[in-house]
Amino acid sequence: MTLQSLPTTPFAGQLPGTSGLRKKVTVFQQPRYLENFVQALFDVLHGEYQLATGQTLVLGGDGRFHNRAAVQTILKMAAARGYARVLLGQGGILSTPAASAVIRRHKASGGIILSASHNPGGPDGDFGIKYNAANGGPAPEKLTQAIYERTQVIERYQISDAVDIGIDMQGTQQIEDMTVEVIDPVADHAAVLRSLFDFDAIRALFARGFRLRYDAMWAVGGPYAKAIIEGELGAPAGTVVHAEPLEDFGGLHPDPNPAYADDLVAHLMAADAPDMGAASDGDADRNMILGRGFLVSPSDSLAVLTAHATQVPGYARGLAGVARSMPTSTAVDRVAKALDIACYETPTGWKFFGNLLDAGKVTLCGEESYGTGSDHVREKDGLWAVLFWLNLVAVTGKSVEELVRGLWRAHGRCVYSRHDYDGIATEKANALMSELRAQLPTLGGTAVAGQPVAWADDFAYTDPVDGSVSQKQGVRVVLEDSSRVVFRLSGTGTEGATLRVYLERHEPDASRHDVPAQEALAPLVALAEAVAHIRQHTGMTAPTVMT
Ligand code: VG1
Ligand code: CO
Repeated sequence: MTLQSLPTTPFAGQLPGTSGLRKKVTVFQQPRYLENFVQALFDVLHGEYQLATGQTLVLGGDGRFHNRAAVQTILKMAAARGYARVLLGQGGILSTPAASAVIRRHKASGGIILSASHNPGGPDGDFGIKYNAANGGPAPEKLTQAIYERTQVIERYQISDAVDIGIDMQGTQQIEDMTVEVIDPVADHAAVLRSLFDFDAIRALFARGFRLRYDAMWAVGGPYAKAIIEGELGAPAGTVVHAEPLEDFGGLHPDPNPAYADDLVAHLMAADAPDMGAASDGDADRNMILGRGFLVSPSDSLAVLTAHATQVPGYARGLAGVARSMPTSTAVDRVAKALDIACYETPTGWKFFGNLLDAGKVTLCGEESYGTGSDHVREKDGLWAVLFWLNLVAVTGKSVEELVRGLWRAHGRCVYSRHDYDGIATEKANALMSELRAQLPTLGGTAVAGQPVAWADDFAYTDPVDGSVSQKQGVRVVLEDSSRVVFRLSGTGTEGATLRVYLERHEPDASRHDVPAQEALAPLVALAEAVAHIRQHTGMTAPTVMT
């Protein structure tokens, strides 16, 4: 075994997006592509971030195609970089929330997570890599920007020429002077979850015959859900379906929303539907919750968890505050106001919650994109959300639907939908956004599609903890009645651009709470078209996906 220093040249475009660097597998398979990014990360950590050698690194991924090859490369580079120890999930597997839990519980200096999350996998699918810091959370923008800059000037990388190690058996091995500990991917995360929820109450719920269908979407959530929901909580075998993590997610799109988890939705709409449905995404940080014949909007989910948090042991002391991403509905704001706790509005992406959680300003946070979590880790956590709902159902005796309807009764319903336009040519998407931005100074006070606009802006965020500023985080058009339409471009795709249009309207009138969301939001859809000219720019007459 010897350490080698090898020449390389930069690749264009190694800029992490909303959640890490995501590209086609074929891009990552190019010689030196992964190596350059990892070396740039190590250079920045040990350079301007002054990370000493001899540290512990956590490593694992969602098990998608190329995961195993990437693990071997990163291990050999970590050995060359002078890490003392790597904690590697068995089989190269760690869900995103589990990686966060491992980093925190073992006081690692950080972790590398291999995932493209909800993006499809397989040889023609996507791959991704991201770095989480010692707090267990995604690298902040300052760090990802520094890594990107380093990738643009990189000239050499360091790697051990050791042979590949076995990653499928727990135990300890050596690469150069570095120890690789292959660990149980579930144990740390399970310990954290056990400390938060009333497992006895949930066990009793299942013992009474409560039926859950948890769809792991052939992704990494399966082993975690099986171990905890079936193993520890006594749900019958077969409660967790599509539980085996497949390298290509069975050719499906591991994104838990009504469009891609249509099989689960069909089960919950059927005559013999179970009491509750749930699903998680590729890396198991997202969650979708359904009641019998009833879909829960992610924004409502965050609001319900906030409203009832003190009924769950881990949050019995009350919440310091809550946070939501800007496009997420204001349902949680209304609950926070009633509870007299602070509610923060951040840009899209979990990395913006990190400082608020670390500073103890918030306890729960969430996004409209089926992401919810708390200060127990520094990532959103799919299984955590499912256990939270189970705990609430168990102790309140209310169904999922009754809990959501209770929210609507108390605070009105924030009718909500997101319309995605996928695969737009990048120039066209940029032109649409520039035209929108050009209108911002004059939109307020006018009427668009017959609706009075109160104000419009491009969301900018100043982090209340470190003062860092993030500009251009989404165009907001807000009406006199506080309804709003938000426009932004996705930062997680790998093909062209995706336009996301977020629509929200508050409905206080309980007699109108059952109007279907798309119908109630039709005037806002007309406004979005009138102001952004989506058809003209994209040639598309309807969204690709509505959630
Ligand atoms: C999307 C979601 C965002 C989420 C991000 C990562 O980003 O909108 O809310 O944090 O995915 O989720 P974007 O830039 O495509 O809108 V995950 O589960 O892919 O790590
Ligand atoms: Co995810």
